[in-house]
Order: sequence, then C-alpha cells, then structure tokens
Amino acid sequence: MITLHGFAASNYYNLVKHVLLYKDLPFKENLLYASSEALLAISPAGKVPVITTDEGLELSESSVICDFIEDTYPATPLYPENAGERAVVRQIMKMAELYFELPSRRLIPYAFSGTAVPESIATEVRQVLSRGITALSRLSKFSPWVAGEELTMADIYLYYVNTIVSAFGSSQLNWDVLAEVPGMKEWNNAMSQSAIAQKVEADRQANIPEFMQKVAAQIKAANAG
Ligand SMILES: N[C@@H](CCC(=O)N[C@@H](CS)C(=O)NCC(=O)O)C(=O)O
Repeated sequence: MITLHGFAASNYYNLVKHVLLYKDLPFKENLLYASSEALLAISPAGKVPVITTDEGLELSESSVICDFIEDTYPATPLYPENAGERAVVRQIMKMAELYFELPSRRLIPYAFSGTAVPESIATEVRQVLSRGITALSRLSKFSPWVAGEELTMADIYLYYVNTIVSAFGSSQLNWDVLAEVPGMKEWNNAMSQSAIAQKVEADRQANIPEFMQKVAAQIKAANAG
C-alpha cells in the first residue's frame, strides 16, 4: 500500500492525494512537516509530498509521483493513450508549474511574515505570471476539461497550482490572475465542486491552524537567530 507523507495545507500534497482518491486506491497518510528529521530521512530535498510503498520505494516530486501512480495503477487513466496527447497533458502541467506555481510561491514568505513584497520581486513575479497566462490561454481547451473531452492529470495538477496563484496573486499583487485566462475561473469552480476536491479542501482547512503555528514558530526562530 502507498503511504502519502506530508501535510494537508500543502497544495502539492493535495494534488497527489486527489490522484489517489480519484483512482480509488487504498493509501495511508502520515503527517510530516517540512524540515522534520523524519521527512529528511525519506525526501532527498526535504520537500513534501513523499510517497513510500510496501516494496521500499521512496519517491518525491509531485509530478513524478503522479506518473508513478499512473504507471503502476493504470485503471481509471489520467493520461491519454496516445503519446502526443499525453505529452500535451504534461506540457500543461509543466507550464503550470514553471509559470504559475513557482512565481506565485515567491510571494509566500511576504504573506506569512506580513512584510511588503519588494517592487523588484513583484515586477519579476508579474512578468513570469504573464507568461503563464499567455501559455495557459493558448493551451487550455476547457471543453469541458483543460486538455479536451477527458479529465486528465493536467486538470488535477492545474487545479491545485491555482490555489496558490489565486491566494497569493490576490493578496500580494492585488491581481486576479485566473480571471486573465478565458474559461479558467469557470473550470476552476467546476473542479472545486467534486466530492474529492471538497474532501481534500476540508482536510486542508483542518490542518491550517497547526500549519500556521509551525510557520509562526519558524519565523520566530529565524528572527531570533
Ligand atoms: N517540486 C516539488 C515542490 C514541493 C514543495 O515545494 N513542497 C513544499 C510544501 S507545499 C515544501 O515541502 N516546502 C518546504 C521547504 O521548501 O522547505 C514537488 O512538486 O513536489
């Protein structure tokens, strides 16, 4: 059986959890926070999420984990059979990670510490997000799913990327980034209605107070040091 390690406030953790639930696979959750010894023992970069298997596999990087789950449990497929179509799905995931997720993440330390985002960083983040908006506007079909008629891994991946883009774009840049991609907000709302997304969201909400305590303790330790 797969064990999913990490914490439910993490969107990366949640996208893998959504995939496991979508495929109806049995799995256990093991609550681990970043920089704990237990996490460092199984995660080469000390990042969440990690999955471990009964066979002794330890795997991190959410998109790599998604591929492993698909390859190992191909029932209820989340990638198209055709290699070209599969690559297009992965292309959307990659663009979402590089030009939506990663720039938005640069805003998180400022949001958590309550300090203003320096203008140079805000400018850089806006530029990368603009590239993401262009790329995802060109690639997304929303007919009704992001890559076309079938729900794919790209839907799950982009949906959880968007939680970060939406939260920190609006709070730190006063920018409704998702509204810039035609059809994105409607699709995002539809994704949020599924029973799986709602379960993942309820678990996320439940974890937020403890997660924020950890963040506050880290900020205090950093300021003291
Ligand atoms: N590229 C990684 C990123 C994972 C990641 O950044 N996870 C965050 C939690 S949402 C984390 O572990 N942060 C702790 C740290 O950066 O030390 C993936 O796709 O899984």
